Amino acid sequence: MIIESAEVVVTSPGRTFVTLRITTDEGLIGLGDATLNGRELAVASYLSDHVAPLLIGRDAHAVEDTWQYLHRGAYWRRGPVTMTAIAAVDVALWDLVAQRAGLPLYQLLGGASRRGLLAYGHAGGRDLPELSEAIHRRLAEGFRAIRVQSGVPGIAALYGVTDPGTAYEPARRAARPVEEQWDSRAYLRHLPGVLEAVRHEFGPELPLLHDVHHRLTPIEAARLGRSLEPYDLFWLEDCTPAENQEALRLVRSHTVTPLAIGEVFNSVHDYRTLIGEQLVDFIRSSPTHTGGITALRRILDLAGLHQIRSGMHGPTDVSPVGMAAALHLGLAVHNFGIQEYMPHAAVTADVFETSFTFAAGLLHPGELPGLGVRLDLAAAARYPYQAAYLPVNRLPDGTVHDW
Ligand code: CS2
Ligand code: MG
Repeated sequence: MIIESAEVVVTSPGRTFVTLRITTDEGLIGLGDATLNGRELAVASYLSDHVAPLLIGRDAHAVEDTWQYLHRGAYWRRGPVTMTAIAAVDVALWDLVAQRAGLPLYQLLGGASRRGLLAYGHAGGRDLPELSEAIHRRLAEGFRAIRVQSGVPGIAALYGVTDPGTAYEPARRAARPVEEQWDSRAYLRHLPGVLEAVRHEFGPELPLLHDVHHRLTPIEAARLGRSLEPYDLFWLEDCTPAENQEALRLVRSHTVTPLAIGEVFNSVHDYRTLIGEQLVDFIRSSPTHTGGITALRRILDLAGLHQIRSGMHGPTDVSPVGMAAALHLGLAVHNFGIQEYMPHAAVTADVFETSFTFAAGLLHPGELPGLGVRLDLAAAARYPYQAAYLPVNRLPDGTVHDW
């Protein structure tokens, strides 16, 4: 099965997605997600200028060799742009190999280890009544685990909180990033009361998650983790800027609240201390930003040795192709934990036809050969690229802070 063409498709149905579309001599089409929120064109260029020409004439079955060729062969290793580009190739090749075999991809990854993947949905509100309403809405949609984000008095615009009824979408279409605010002291004072109220209203069973989005110092994160222990969180996510792996030693030694980290990681090396010293409980990487299925599988196998489970990133900026890859891998690995699921805008379905399902709180990748996703090129052309940026964060005195 020889690769005849590799084309990069940039389209913005609701938001921007970058997709690698590989065609073989037998006419099969494999898809890989290359979407890096707010930096989409950098990956598109890396792929079309530097990677696509190397793929022509290669055997599409050579998944591992192609991964090593692109990773080691580039000399310059790691980094979100490079690893997202390699991920797109890797996922597209897995898609082709599985289509050629006539099997849904998860069957090639070891087969199903469970009936479906427990998914968590997002609920955010500016205050408690709004938050409670948002949680009720997610439960009515079928979610059986909820991520809870709340407004904080004194902070006007904050991660995870939007106007009632509107879907949360962090990237905004504007010439420059919008600016949000942050105040750690106000947040640390307010959040435990929110989780207490939610736990009280929704009872002990419902898995609740919360995302700090990289904003605290280690000692602040340790204090937060400890103060949330009575409310039995499923996980506390990205409590500190995650690139400092050693910071988690301090957090871990002070709290038994489970920790999840890694949506901005792109390599197994970002996890070595965290996994080796058992400093986290869940791996947030998605195939899209971590070098694909081949690379994430290695990370999850290493994590499994330490009873650390998957908790793959699944925001709207992971495309339907990237979501399908996550679902096939998640269904197959033994140490699956939970899958984030933020459904895409309805208009995205004009371009991407998917076969994954969501029922009774569980996602399933479906039974079509390969990933089970189709890209309609004519429809993609009707949604030309639109630039969007993630927000920038500032402290009350104007200092730029982690967003
Ligand atoms: C987030 C994302 O899903 C999450 O947990 O942290 O919303 C994140 O902000 C975006 O993926 C950034 O592109
Ligand atoms: Mg997050």
